[in-house]
Amino acid sequence: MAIVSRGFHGRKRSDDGRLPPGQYETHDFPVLSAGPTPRISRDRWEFAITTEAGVRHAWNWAQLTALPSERPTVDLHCVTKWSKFDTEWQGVSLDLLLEDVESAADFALVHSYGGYTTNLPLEDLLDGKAWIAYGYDGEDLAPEHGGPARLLVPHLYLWKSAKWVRGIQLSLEDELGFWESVGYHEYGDPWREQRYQGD
Ligand SMILES: Nc1nc2c(c(=O)[nH]1)N[C@H]1C(S)=C(S)[C@@H](COP(=O)(O)O)O[C@H]1N2
Ligand SMILES: [Mo]
Repeated sequence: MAIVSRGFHGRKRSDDGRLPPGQYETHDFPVLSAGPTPRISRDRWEFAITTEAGVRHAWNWAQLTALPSERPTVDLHCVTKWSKFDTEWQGVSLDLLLEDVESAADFALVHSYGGYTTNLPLEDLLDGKAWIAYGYDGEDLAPEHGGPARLLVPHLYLWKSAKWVRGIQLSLEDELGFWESVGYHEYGDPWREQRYQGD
């Protein structure tokens, strides 16, 4: 019988299997933006979900922040290979925002102030997997990280977590977003290393 203590004999991994393939852990919070940081004042901010039938469900800042919020602690994985563990957010679950939205859509195209877009299956926004986040690390979400509010969908590569989120268009057909249309993977699962089209 072999007596093996993992700590003594085993692999020296500090991540406990939390690091997807090809990623390294960082303690910084890098800023990655495809353009300038849009500045949206909270009194003109609005977030809207629009169904495939054109029905619009909108929340202004006061309405969004009056909703019950959650405080998820999640690991982030960027396609540029950094991962950051145990990030602490505050935001409203997409389950709650989609509760009264009648739709037969399978897909979502997320739109940001500034024009960025990203696409994902609607089901990836449901079941406690996604938030409209406005707090980070106990503070208001900083503008460079997407404040006033961003989508947070941490089980996919971070380019899906649209900063400065403005709305979500629900649709029966998949439409590619900004990075997806220039060769990034349409789904982007870090555990399957879906970085680029065909991965
Ligand atoms: N609106 C918008 N959202 C965006 C981006 C962007 O350029 N514009 N970049 C994406 C990419 S590629 C990454 S890796 C993350 C980076 O988030 P961070 O700057 O908070 O680290 O935001 C994503 N969301
Ligand atoms: Mo990214």
